[in-house]
Amino acid sequence: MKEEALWIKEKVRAHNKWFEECIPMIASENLMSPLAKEMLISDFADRYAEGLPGKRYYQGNIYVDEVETKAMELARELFDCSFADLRPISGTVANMAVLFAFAEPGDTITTCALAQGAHISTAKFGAFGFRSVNSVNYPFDEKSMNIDVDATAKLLREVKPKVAQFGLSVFLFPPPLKELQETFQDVGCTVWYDAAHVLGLIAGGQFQDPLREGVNILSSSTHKTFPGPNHGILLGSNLDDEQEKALHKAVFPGVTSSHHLHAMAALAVTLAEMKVYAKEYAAQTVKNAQALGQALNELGIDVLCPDLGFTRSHAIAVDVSAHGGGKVVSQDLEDANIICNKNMLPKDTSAVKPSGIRLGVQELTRVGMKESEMKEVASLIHRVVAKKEAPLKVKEDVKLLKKDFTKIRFCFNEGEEAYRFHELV
Ligand code: DSN
Repeated sequence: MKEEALWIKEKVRAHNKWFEECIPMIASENLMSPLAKEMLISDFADRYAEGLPGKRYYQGNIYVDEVETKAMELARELFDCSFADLRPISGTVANMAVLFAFAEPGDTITTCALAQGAHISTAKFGAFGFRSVNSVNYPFDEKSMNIDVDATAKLLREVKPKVAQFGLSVFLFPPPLKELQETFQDVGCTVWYDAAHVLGLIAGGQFQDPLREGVNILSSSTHKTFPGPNHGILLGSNLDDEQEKALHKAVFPGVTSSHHLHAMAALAVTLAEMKVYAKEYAAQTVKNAQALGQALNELGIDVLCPDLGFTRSHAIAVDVSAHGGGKVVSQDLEDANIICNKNMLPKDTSAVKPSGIRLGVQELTRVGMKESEMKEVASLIHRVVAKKEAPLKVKEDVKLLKKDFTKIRFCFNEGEEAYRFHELV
C-alpha cells in the first residue's frame, strides 16, 4: 500500500530531523559527504558485479569496473600500501574474509577480550567462533587500557599463533606493534589489524601507522572516523602473491557474491576527499576527544586514563557506575538528545548492564565542533549524568547548541546541510 510506504518515508524523515537536533556520539558512526551520499542513490545500487574489475561474471560493468579500479588505486595511495580489496560489504565481512584466507578451524589466533574493548566478531559467539578458531586473549593492562607488551611477547612465544590480531571497539591507545615486531618475526605469525574505529585517523597520520609497524593485513569498516559509507575494506602490505589471491578469493566467492556497488562508489569518493582533508580532520578529532575527556574529568566524571591524556583516538571511555551504570545513563542521555552507547569496561562481566559508556567525537568534529564546544558538551552530559537534571530540560539546551552545527565539513561540499533528507518522490 502506498500509505505504508509513505509512512516509512515519514519515519525516516523524522529520524533525519531528530539527528539534526541531537549530539550524536556513537563512536562507530559518522556523516557521509553530500557527494558520497549521491553515489548511494545512483543506478550502481541496482546492479550486480561478481569478481574483480576486468574479470566479472556479469555484463554491464563497464563503468563499475572503471570506478572500482580507481577506488583500489585511491586506497593504495591514501594508505601507502600494495594491496586493496574494496568489495567486503562491512567490517565484519572483511574480518570473515581474513579468517577464511588465513585461518583453518582449530588454528590459534591471539586477540583481546570483549570486556577489554574487542569487537564481537572476535568473540566465540562471533565470526571467530563460527570459523572454529582457538582464540587466546592477550594479557591486558586495565590502567593503560592497552595490552601488556612483555606479557604479550611471552604469550606469543608460548602459543605460537597462526595469526596475531589487534584492534578494538573501545580503541583508546595504539597497541605496541613496533615493540612486538621482533616477536612476530620469530613466531612467524601473520599480523592482522582491525582498524575500523581508527581508519580515518590512520589516513590523517594520527594514532599509529599499522602497515609500517609490522601489520600484514588490515581490515576495516569505512564509516567511523573514516567518514564514508557503511562498507568494508581490506588493505595489505608485505603479502605474497598466494596471500593476496587467498584474500581476493575469500571475499568472492567466500563471503560475498555481488558486492554493494553504490557503497563502493561512495567509498571511492570519500577516499578522494580524504586525500585532501584527512590530516586536518584527524588532528581536530583527536584534539576534541582529549578536550572532552579533560572537561568531563574537571567536572568530576570518571573518564578512564586521566594520566595518559584520556585517549589518542576519537573516543573516550567513562565509568558511570557511580551514576546508575551504563544502561541507565545512556538512556537518560538519549532522552536529552545526546546519543551514545553503554559499554563494558575491563572490570565488567555483563554486557547488558555494564558500568561504562563510550563517547566518540568524530561526528561532532565533522560538523565543525572544536575544543570550546567540547566543554559545552561535557557540561550538558554532566547535568544529565551527575546532577540528574531532567533530561527533557537539558534537551532544549542540546538543541540550542546543535543549531549552529548542522553543516558538513572536511569534504568538497563544505557548508552543505549534513542531515539533509534526500527527497526523490
Ligand atoms: N559494534 C560497532 C561499534 O559500535 O563499535 C562496530 O561494529
